[in-house]
Amino acid sequence: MSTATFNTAKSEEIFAAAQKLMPGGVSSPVRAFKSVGGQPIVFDRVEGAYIWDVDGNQYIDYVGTWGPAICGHAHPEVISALEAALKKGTSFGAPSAQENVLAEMVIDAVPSIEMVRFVNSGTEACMSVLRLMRAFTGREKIIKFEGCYHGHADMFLVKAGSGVATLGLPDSPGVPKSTTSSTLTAPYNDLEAVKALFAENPKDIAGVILEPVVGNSGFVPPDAGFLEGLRLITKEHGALLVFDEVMTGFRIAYGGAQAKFNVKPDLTTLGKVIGGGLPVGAYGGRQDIMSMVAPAGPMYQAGTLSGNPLAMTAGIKTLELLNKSGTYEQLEEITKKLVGGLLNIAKETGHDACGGSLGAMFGLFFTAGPVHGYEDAKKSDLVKFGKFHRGMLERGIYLAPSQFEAGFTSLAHKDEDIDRTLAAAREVLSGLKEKDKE
Ligand code: HOZ
Repeated sequence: MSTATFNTAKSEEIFAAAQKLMPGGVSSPVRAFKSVGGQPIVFDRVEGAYIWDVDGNQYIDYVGTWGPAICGHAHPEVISALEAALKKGTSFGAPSAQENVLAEMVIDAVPSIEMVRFVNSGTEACMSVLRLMRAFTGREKIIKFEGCYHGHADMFLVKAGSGVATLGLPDSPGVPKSTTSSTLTAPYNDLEAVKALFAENPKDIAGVILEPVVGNSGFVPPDAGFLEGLRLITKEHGALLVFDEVMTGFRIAYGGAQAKFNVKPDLTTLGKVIGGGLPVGAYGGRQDIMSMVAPAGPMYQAGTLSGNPLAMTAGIKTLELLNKSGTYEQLEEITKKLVGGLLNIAKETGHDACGGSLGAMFGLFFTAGPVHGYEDAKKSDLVKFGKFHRGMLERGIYLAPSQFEAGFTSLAHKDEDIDRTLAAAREVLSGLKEKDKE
């Protein structure tokens, strides 16, 4: 696509109407493009590594519906499995054999998971796991990290990442102080801060929850020893360690970050990839802890559409496609090529930048770095990011419309897609001045 032919008239018309119908014109805040300027592109269809908007523009997609599309959008095998499942109905609200199949696949893949409960979203998985942490330990306080996002439940809206960071809303009105008074926070990658919180609150902390590789402050990997350190500290204090792998699960490795870094939490939350593009979340972990969940135990949690047969079917097919030799090597290679290329181009065109990737997840900041956590991520030149985002969009490259979100690749992204992306980045970055604040 050339910038001269970039026309989004229909997107503009639809979004103008949407703003009168839905708050901000969207169903979820980050997609409103508030932090990058311009306005959202309205999609018409997706396939493989590509999306098409209502004006007929085609984009190479690095959002992948915020994570699920790891096999590429609308994979033919996922679609045909869904077509077959659809003929049997859309919802049972009762047990199905598909739940067993997906549960077994998840248990086999994710080292910490011995039992699993399916829910409908990552938010639901995280709010449920928090109740379970408290039920099991009989303690109320939790530790979360600045810039980590665990969905929009009240208890987690403290120094959260993702849309909250994007819109500069540190906390949200409507969240009672009493709900967040038990949420303690520490900077990501700071073991000393975690030790201090445990020292100040001995025997009160139910557990520590984190994104083992952060995606919601942009892409921020754990420093060497950080995950291992958390494992030791939590054990020492009789507290639980919970990995929120909604983003990283089946994305940076088939067994998630815990397999990649060989650190086993007590509990894990999942979402995105395990639903293959349909709404699914899950939480799971040690059998003794999971046995507390109703009806096996007293901790209540329920859901009409949980374990939905269509969602289970899409998840099963997606995991089947991923669980083949060479898939993660392919994802790792293509993503490294992309990020390595972007960093080289930034350097050659005179821009401070840093970034990295793990599996099929990546990020780029416009700061020399290094970025160890949210405070460092905020040093990125956000004005420049906005201009970069716009320039890429006009050249047919769809990036997450926020500096505080990770990027995602898929099995459908090919070398030529990366080459086209890098050519666009060279053009955009060559046209942007260092410290471009206009
Ligand atoms: N939780 C996703 C971003 N980290 C949701 C964004 C969206 O769908 O707008």
